[in-house]
Amino acid sequence: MKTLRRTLLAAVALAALAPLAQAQDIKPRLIRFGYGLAEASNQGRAVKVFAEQVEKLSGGKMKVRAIGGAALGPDTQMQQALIGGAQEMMVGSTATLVGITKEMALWDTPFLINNTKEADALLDGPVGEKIKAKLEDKGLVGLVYWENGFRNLTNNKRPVAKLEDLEGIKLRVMQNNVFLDSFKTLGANAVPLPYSELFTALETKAVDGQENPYNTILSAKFYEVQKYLTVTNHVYAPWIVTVSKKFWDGLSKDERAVLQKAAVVSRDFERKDTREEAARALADLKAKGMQITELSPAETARMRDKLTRINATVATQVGMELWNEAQAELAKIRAK
Ligand code: TF8
Repeated sequence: MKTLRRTLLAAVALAALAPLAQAQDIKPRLIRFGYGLAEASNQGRAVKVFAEQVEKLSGGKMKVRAIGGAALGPDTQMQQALIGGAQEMMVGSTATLVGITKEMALWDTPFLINNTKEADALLDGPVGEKIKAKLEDKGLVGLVYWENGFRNLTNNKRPVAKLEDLEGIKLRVMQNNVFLDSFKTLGANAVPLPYSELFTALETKAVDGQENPYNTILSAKFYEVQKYLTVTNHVYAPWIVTVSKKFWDGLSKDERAVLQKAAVVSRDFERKDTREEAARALADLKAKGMQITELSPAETARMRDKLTRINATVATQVGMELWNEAQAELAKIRAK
């Protein structure tokens, strides 16, 4: 009897201890998460989802302070803050990371990706993972890719219906040599500028045009300062969610798992939300007064042809092995 009681007591004590044994190794943490777009944008909405997930998965111990509108500086400045450990997280264009990790230039290849099925499979597959992993030597940890989207051209000079219409248009591009080269090749007067300076540059007519996905043209209100939109879909641009490696290295396994899980949830939300918005956005932009030009298939083909020489530039930059791997992977995805 006595032994049974003792065993029972021991079992009760063990049961009481069990949650403790399972308790996650999570400390109070504050994560400053910077991004460039407005709070009311696909980027802002997804950062909010990430923040909520982190809070939920960590039992309220880990807090994300979302700081949008490039209040912490343009992408390149935030990247440096992450590397130095002065900021914990950010989301931004892969295109602005090429100065740190040259392999990111793969995503800048014009017309590399034709649709979102290809995008998801390539980015989340071995090629995307390999490129993401390259960040670690540089002081960054890449968690997931989000969708920025297919980029389209806007300007204030004239409707662009054929290649020649681009001639002399002063076009803002991202701070990225592949984008710069691509639009110079197409005949535009391409100028690199950080995103945070773009609206003012358009408003003051320092530049005539820019290129971004419909979502951004809408959320950033570029329609207020741009009359013409041409549906070019010239490149699929990803965003990437990154963490300061200095911060990451100080986290427990459980804390890292929280960030990883929250990142995947935010990615799935973001892609769905972005695609739904993009599907409506062209009609919205038309309603806001933009004049839309659809490129004829023949003109799209001319543009593609002209840009094929950029492929060689990208292949050299990312290395022939990675370039071939990406092509093989895409062929596999397309055959499915
Ligand atoms: C651009 C990009 C931007 C993003 C954003 C700031 O044109 O598409 O919208 O980098 O994260 O600069």
